[in-house]
Amino acid sequence: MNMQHSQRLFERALAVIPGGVNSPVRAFGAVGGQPPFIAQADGARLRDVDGNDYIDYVCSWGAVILGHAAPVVVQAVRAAATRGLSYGAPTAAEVELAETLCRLVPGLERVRLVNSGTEATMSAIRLARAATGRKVLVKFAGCYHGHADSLLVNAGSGALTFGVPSSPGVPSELAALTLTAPYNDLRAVEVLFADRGAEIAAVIVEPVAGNMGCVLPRPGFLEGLRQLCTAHGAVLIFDEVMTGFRVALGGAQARFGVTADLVTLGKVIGGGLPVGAYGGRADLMEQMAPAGPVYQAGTLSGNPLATAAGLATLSQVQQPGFYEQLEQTAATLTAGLQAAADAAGVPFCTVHVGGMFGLFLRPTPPRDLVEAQQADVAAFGRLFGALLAQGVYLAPSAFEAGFVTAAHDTAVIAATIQGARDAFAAR
Ligand code: KE4
Repeated sequence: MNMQHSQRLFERALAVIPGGVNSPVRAFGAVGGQPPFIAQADGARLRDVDGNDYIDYVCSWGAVILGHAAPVVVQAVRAAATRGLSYGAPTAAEVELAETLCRLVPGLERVRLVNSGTEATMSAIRLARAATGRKVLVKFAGCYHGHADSLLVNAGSGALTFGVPSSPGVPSELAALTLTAPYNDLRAVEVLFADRGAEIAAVIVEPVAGNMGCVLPRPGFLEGLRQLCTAHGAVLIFDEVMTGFRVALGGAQARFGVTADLVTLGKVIGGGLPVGAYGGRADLMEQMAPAGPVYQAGTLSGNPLATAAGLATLSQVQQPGFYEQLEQTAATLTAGLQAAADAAGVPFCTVHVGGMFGLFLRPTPPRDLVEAQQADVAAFGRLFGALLAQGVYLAPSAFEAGFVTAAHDTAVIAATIQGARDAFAAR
């Protein structure tokens, strides 16, 4: 595979950008080799600067759900751009996007648009601390909620991938206010509440964990967190930056029937442009400036291009059968990958929910970070490289989820499965 232009670009990038990338996991540090630099994308496929084509299962880390360069989204962004790129003043599109989110996301009585998932979770935590007058936050080992200081404690995703789940630069005084428990371990959370319940402002959880691979909530886990937070006056925050509009139209709240006090969103709601959001109970959200005293702001929050892309995307996902088809695509893909691994005698398992999935080089799906880390990470790196050579582009880390879009049709899935058969055979 000719990669000379990517290699040259990576050399240039390394001279001016730390690690040559603007987000660590993109650097392929966990899987070896150098990243292809992408020139364009269409539907389910990426094309790099050397003309190599790949079937994409990163999909901008879940932000792309219709397929790359979906005409309805491109046209909406183009039209918005001709009217100016950003005003820093209220627009109708922000109201329409907020109304759409409040209509489709359970429990969303008020919502604030921001520019990233990190901003969303950072703001939700500030609000929870202000509303309760408490300081302590509970999160789960292996869950990733963006790179705000309080959340870079036992974090997943790239932090886990590169072995810095608790980042330098986060003051120990602040990190001490973040307690962690194993994902799916309700008993551990009960103990934290028994010991420090009067101090706990919020519990933040990925209702499907997508940053240590893809780990499903065990029956009763989310319901138990709901009960504990209600009993102790703590704010339950569902971080649905990844699961929102990915696992169901109403996200994980709708899929699992548990309503949080605050929900964070991102990725899909921006259709590939920078949008995050946080929202939930009106009595909480009305404490945010300028309605209330808790401050949060953003120059480009709700900007016309991002809201245009988000509205165009959400108009399509509401089509009848959209999520049924997406789930069927993920099911067909993961079943085919499992069959390819079984045929090669490779210890391997898959998980899928809605339009996201996980792959693990271990025989059974993990229930928490410890079990996820028992997967054969080196074998994943080899499989990643073999699949890339077959033109299949997975997330370059054993601790990430994969994503499908409406553009991943039967031919794309069949080609992927064939590539996997060849990759497993070539290992
Ligand atoms: P951003 O700040 O990256 O928009 O969102 C942070 C975030 C918050 N919550 C969840 C559940 C998330 O998955 C994320 C970001 N996801 C990663 C992928 N695992 C982004 C990819 C990257 O960091 O490059």
